[in-house]
Amino acid sequence: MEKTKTILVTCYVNPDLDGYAGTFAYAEFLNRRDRKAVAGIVGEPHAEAKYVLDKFKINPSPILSDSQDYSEIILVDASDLNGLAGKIEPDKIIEIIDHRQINEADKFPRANVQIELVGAAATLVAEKFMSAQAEISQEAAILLYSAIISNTLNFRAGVTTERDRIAAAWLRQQLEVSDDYWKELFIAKSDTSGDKLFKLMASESAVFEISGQRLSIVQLELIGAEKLVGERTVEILEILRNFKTERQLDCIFLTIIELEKEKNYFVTEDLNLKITLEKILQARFIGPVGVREGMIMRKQIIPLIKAEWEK
Ligand SMILES: [Mn+2]
Repeated sequence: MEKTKTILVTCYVNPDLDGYAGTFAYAEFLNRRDRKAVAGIVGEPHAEAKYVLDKFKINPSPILSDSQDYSEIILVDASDLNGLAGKIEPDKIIEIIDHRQINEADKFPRANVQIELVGAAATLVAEKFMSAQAEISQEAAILLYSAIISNTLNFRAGVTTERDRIAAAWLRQQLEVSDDYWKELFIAKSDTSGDKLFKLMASESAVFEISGQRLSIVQLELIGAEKLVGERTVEILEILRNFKTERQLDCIFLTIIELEKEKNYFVTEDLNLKITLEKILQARFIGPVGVREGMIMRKQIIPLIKAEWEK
């Protein structure tokens, strides 16, 4: 069968809210510009994306098992091969819209690449509508708006740019959302009850090689961090210990960004890590739990650890 002429707009497998929103809205944008496009998702969207879809009764993008029915693909919020998990063919990618500094854009020979270091890929997509003065659906607008809030921790994260604020303000003009919407969104992703804690920790972990050490950092963003670490430290340590063995790590810690009280909590039983976090972040540890005032993201912590360990 001949492949369709429709362009597939997708991102990495198992997209987060930013990736989901960006693909959804950019497909809509292209259709408004008379280019036939469809958003499609490979894998399972993160819980936060599902929350927004449910809350606003948005018709979800179709789930695909791979990209074989398409001959042209656009990636939003994705620019490395790893994330495509062999299910999306790099040779078919004609365009990339992303916002990460560390990327593999050069591995996509046909792609027209736009990578700009704003807080969310959703901002870059919103800007397309803004500069073309194109109409945007309520569904696309709320998805993009939610993604910008989420990615910038409601404009309080270090990655936030003026462009994110402007795009979010433009989107919000066309929406009826309450001033507390950001909090609602953050509460929704704060559900760590039962085995949800393990699942979240598993999906939010990343591994880094620093100074010959395999270090994993698990990052959660939620409201209610103090209660969580207070009540479930033993369980958290056990999960970390299992990750360490399974993934052949040298060390591991959990960092929780407490979104309401604007603090970070750290959990680790690794003495060297505790010393490092006390030194570079002025965290204060009591036993395996550390606290620090202000919110800091994993992508900001990594370079500090690197500088400290490579000294
Ligand atoms: Mn993103």
